[in-house]
Amino acid sequence: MQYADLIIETHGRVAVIRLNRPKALNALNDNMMNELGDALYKFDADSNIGCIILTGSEKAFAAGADIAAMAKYDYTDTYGGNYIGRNWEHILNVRKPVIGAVAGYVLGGGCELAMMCDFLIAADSAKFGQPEIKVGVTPGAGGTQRLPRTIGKSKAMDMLLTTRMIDAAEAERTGLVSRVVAADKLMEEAIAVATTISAMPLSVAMQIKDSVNRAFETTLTEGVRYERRYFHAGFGTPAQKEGMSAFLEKRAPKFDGL
Ligand code: CO8
Repeated sequence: MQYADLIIETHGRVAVIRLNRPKALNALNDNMMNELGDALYKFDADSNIGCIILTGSEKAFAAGADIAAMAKYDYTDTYGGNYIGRNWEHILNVRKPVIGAVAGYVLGGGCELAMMCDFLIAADSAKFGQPEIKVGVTPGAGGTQRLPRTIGKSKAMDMLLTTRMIDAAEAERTGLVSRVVAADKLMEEAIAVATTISAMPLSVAMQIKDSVNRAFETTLTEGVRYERRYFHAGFGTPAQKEGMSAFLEKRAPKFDGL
């Protein structure tokens, strides 16, 4: 896959998508978001891939949506013309696990994109913020919705209203990221974690992702009912037979992408 604003690699069953507009600190523009959707859908459909990593550079995962591109827009362009819109949410349609591996600036639309990943591994250099108010707009891709659900209302309001950035340690304390590692170990750690996930049965990983995401959209009772359907449906599948046989035979399970 060749893209203008992305670099693509694979490591065994792990795909790495790297945002690549270094001169603009990976500011997210229309072309990059279209390319990102294309790459995500291709890896989602590729049976050789079990987990996807989305990353940026050492200096910036992404410093937000591209202000130079947006500055000239009016309402007709954004809503009517469909810029800065639906192509931001392709990542939500991906069924395989997506890990965000973030370093440096994770700001505005960059923080919103990061929050659409399944979980985040952060370099100790990472700084998270929602500074949209300073460029005269409200967040548009979940900053006012996913951030308070993740880190709580008080800290989210503080970040959204003052533009205060939080560092990786504070992000880990609040649950925004799952692990913090030294900046020079970020990709090594992310690929190791993604390799662990891609050795698990893919069908079950996809069910877990779907069920966890369901938890944010429904009541507890309905969510547990949803989970239970997947649990029951898992019996009789090759993954369940292999996983439980391996346990009883005291050997490591071998799922091979089941
Ligand atoms: N857009 C465009 N270009 C950018 C952006 C950006 N968001 N951020 C940085 N750049 C560019 C700079 O213009 C500069 O370019 P040049 O060298 O040509 O002048 C280059 O990147 C390097 O930036 P700086 O010189 O500013 O680097 P510093 O290290 O001094 O500062 C900062 C780094 C603090 C990250 C600073 O660049 C900054 O404040 N950037 C803007 C951050 C921001 O406001 N982000 C939010 C943007 S709004 C948004 O994201 C809305 C999302 C809505 C999504 C809705 C979807 C439906």
